Amino acid sequence: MRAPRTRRAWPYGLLGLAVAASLAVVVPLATAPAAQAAEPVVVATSTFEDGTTQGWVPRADETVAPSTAAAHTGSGSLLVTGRTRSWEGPVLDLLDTVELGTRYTLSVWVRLAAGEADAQARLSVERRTDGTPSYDQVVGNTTVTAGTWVNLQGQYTLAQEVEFLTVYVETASGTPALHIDDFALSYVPALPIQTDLPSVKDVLAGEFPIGAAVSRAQLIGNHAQLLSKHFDSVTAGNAMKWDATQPVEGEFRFTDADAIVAFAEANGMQVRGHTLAWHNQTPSWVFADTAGNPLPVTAASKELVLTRLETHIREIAGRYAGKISAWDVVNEVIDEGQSDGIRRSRWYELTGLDFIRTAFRVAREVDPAAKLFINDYNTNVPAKRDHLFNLVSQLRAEGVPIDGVGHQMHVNVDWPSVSETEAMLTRFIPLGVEQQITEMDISIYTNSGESFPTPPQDRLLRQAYRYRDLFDLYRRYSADITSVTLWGLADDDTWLDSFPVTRIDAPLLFDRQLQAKPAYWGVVDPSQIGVTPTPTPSGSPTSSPSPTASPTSGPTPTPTTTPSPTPTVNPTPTPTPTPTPTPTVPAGSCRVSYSVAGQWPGGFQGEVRVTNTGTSAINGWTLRWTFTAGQQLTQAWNGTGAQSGSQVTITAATWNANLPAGASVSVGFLADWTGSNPAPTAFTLNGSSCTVS
Ligand code: 9MR
Repeated sequence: MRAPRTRRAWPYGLLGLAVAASLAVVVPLATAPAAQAAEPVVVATSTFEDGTTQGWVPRADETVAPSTAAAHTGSGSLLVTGRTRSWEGPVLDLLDTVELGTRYTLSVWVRLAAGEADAQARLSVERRTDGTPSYDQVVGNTTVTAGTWVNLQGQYTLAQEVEFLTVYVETASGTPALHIDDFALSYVPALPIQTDLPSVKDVLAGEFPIGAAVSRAQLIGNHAQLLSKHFDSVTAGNAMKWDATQPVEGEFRFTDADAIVAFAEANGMQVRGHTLAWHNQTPSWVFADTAGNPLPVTAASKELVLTRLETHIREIAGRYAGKISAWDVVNEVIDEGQSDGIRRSRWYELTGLDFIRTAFRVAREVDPAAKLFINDYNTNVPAKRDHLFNLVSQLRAEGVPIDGVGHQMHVNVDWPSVSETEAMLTRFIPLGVEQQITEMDISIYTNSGESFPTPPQDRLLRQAYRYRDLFDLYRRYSADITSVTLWGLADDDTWLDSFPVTRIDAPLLFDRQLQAKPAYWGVVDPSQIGVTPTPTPSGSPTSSPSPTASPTSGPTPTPTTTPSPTPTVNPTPTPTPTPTPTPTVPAGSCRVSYSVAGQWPGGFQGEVRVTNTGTSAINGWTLRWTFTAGQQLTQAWNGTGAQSGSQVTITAATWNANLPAGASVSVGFLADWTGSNPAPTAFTLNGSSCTVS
């Protein structure tokens, strides 16, 4: 489906390329991960400056109305009152606006009406196909308050034809009145894929199949072309997991998984099945009684969950029998923090190791052609590796049909060393099992305090050498390694953009516009690293890592060892600009936009974007503002942060000290807050006032 985009008369029009740049200034899209190599095209905005609701309507019987009681920019917003259920909220029809397969950024600012207690808001999409509704979360629960505007921003790709498509703001619970403002829907136009490059799968032919984890949305358009050109194996990133295939007991959904298997068959690709038993993305009903209460640890509970496991595996592995090259039968069952090395998941608590035995037995029975794998992350970490070795040895000795060990290989530009990775592979050779690299990606970050607005060129080069060295290793062990899969197709869709913190990562072989990166050359022809131009823009030559850990962390996986130095990379030195003494900034020649990227009880992450609106370069800058409600800066990146009393000072890093006329720089920070968290209203750059947008 290519839905027409020109029918609806938006109050602010359907905006094409010509006006995209100016609107992107009003709505700070530069914070969106998508904005790396090209200007975003803004498809729709709602600023509520004209005293209308600009197409927004209630979801049910609540009231939406224009308001001037609060505004994120200008003087108007949209106020929603009279909500009686948490899912009620302002809704906008996107059916004629959104195209299949395009990755959009959706951004909206939310603030609770005066006097409302803090709540959790989220941004969601409702779509319907053949009358069946589905609800997709674009931005998960985010704390919103009456004191400040909070930005909900996320990505969304429509992957199947629909007859109904809307976006809406709701709350997790409660029914507070709320304002929204400055909604924007945008996308970065995809470039045609490069067809004159060697295919990765051809370069690796004879060594092992090369795969990518994908969603259904990546089976469309340029993504599909990139996938079929370079890869001869595919893994469903989420579509075969329990929450996707049996969200409710006895209700199986295979639409997305079927589409991935059909694409693979049509393109002569293998399919890795992922995954049959895992502690994540497993619905709570699996471990609950019919009333929804958690099952007690009893023999009856054990029998019940093993029956549920068997039923699940018979359905899904049976459905695709003969079409799957390998199943990740169980995922992430090792916890090296336990003396016996076994993760205390609900599976384990209720069944001991029997869930593993049952899963392998049933999978073998229903799909005898599939190789059966036990899959885990951080298998290079000696303690974890050895626990995995012991478990596989024990179970194989019992006759459990484990054919192979999957090493996820979620690694970074510094960690782990090639020698540690080699020790990971050699450890399992005596067992006579197959080994596969199942989820590889190489984060450009080495700790959770770092954040770059665009991937720095030196990191991309370090990453390319890491890909070179690790693929060299894999090739040396190609007799033992039967498949290598990357956890994603291109940098426009990677789980690492939101793990362990929200930031722009670039862990794969192709960039956000699907063009080959130095990392691609690291795999295909290392002599071309840094030689063959790629469209990836130059980034900053150095980073300013923050010393402390980030406020949030996800479930999996985190390196558990201290990252080692980088003996295997050949970083190409990049010249570091020399800062000059801080110059005077003419009054009015800077503009600042301040946003809260995320907020949680007691803390928040902010971003300040500074634009040099003057006619000459600013070479060296210091940005200052005042926190008016007792907020306290705790760390900053892309600049050095300090706070004295209520005044915050951010001094440029070496690499972003030079701000040419018209250029912008973004600084990120973490801060504490209590009570309320109002945005600062005044900023100075080298002592001169900036306009605030
Ligand atoms: O890529 C997956 C991401 O979209 C999901 O949000 C996440 C949630 O559990 O799972 C990701 O995939 C994981 C994989 O299934 C198992 N190993 C770790 C992967 C990254 O978290």
